Amino acid sequence: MLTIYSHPESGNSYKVRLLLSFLDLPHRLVDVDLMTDEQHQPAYLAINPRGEVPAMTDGTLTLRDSAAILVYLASSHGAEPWYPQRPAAMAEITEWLAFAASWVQYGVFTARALLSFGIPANGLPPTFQASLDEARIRGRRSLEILDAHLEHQAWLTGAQPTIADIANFPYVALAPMGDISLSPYPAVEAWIARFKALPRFIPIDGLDDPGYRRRQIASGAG
Ligand SMILES: N[C@@H](CCC(=O)N[C@@H](CS)C(=O)NCC(=O)O)C(=O)O
Repeated sequence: MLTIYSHPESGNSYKVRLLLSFLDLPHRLVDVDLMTDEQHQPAYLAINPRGEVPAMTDGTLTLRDSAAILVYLASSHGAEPWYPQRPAAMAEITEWLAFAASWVQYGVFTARALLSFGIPANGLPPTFQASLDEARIRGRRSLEILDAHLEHQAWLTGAQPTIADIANFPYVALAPMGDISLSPYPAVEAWIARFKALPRFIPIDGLDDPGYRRRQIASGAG
């Protein structure tokens, strides 16, 4: 049985849950509680020594990265339109998977993690304000890059949405949770609206109410 290890507020897990929904794939979802550090307990480290979600097992195969899981699921379940198996298309998609894992992860992802979850993410030193400033600069720069790219095309690699769009959507759409406004980036906002209108789209907390976590933290419930 295809098993996905995930956390409901993890955008990287959400990428996988989005593709599973778009493909309507049966699977077992196992919640790993990031809030109680379950990702660093021996039982989960045996599945993913990196101590991160998402991870996936399918028979004897284990994958520990959202991009790898997107590639595997899309290739083994129909490929078109999510992962067209043509060299140029696959390379362009890889370019945007790398963008999601670098510019987006260390920009808008990190600003959200620091501001809405109060955690220094992915091994950053606990120099909170300096980390937040750096993440915001990188976040805004990546939104400028995306905005210029999306000004003349509907989706990141052309006329159809692919796993490139799935990999970039969550943290870009959740940027306001890190206090990064999307309003200076109209092409990005239009892309987000198109993405949300896709058949079988599923939401994540914070898309429509970016302040929900900060209110929980302020009330002592976070
Ligand atoms: N490159 C990984 C990054 C995964 C990642 O950053 N996961 C976060 C949640 S979104 C996590 O599990 N963090 C737990 C921790 O750092 O302790 C991927 O794309 O799957």
